Amino acid sequence: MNQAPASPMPLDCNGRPLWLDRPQVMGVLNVTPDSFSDGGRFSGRDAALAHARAMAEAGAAVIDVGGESTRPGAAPVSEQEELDRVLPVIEALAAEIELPLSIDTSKPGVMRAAVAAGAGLINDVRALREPGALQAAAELGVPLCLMHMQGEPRSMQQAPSYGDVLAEVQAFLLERAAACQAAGVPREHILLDPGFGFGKTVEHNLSLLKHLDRLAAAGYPLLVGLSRKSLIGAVLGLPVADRLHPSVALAVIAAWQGARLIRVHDVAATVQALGMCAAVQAAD
Ligand code: 7PM
Repeated sequence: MNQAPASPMPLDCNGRPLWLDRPQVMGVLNVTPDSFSDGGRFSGRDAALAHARAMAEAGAAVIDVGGESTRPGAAPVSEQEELDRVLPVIEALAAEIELPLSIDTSKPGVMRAAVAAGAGLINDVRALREPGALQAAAELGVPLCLMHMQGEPRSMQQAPSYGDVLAEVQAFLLERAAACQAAGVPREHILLDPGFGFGKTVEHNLSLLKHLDRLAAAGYPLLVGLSRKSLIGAVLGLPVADRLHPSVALAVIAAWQGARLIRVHDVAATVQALGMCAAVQAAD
């Protein structure tokens, strides 16, 4: 399944087109307090905007704005805190750049406010399982990414366990996709994500990536996030700061296996690598 199936129309992300006819890059914009600490020369907001601008110039197709840390062991964040972090950034970016913006949240109130401020895609690591999230997302009418996670961020890496990891991830994602469609979400608005690192051992992650083509065969566009993740540390023994090259390799493998949107920190390098990947995929 290295050949991308036909995708004649872009996704409509709140009026902004997102083409998925070839593998594209989603740039990560974390607006948690630990990100963009630069000793106070810029405000967090200005630094976030500068970073988003740079990712857009480097060829990102969409910017994913997140105000909740889903890092393993992270503490929950209140709705007001999340709104205070993401809304000013989404408003400013929506006015300044043409790209679609994604909101990385599980909270229905944040989804509503973010889409009102210009966000055009909902990226929910809890796959709309929080109370009210499915209804809010269906009403908002924007495309959705449903991600698989075993457990909760606080505890998910303690003892991940599966019989058949691919079958279980796929069954979960297809159940959530069916629930969305039952709530009125059009099938074309649904993206699926196996959730690399979210309640998975290194072996689970490697097996999911090796067999990602089987998940792609379900027919929904796949989004994947592998950038700088701990499986690289486990396989190569590299700290987070030294994971660029293996992250690009994983992005290429995912794209070759059929993924359409690759969520990364290092946009320029990944865009170049995926450009070569797309050229090979498009060849006779
Ligand atoms: C620590 C560990 C900090 C992991 C941040 C993370 C995904 C996502 C994240 C993903 C989708 C990161 C992750 N990962 N959303 N949000 N898919 N859809 O590496 O894989 O950014 S947070």
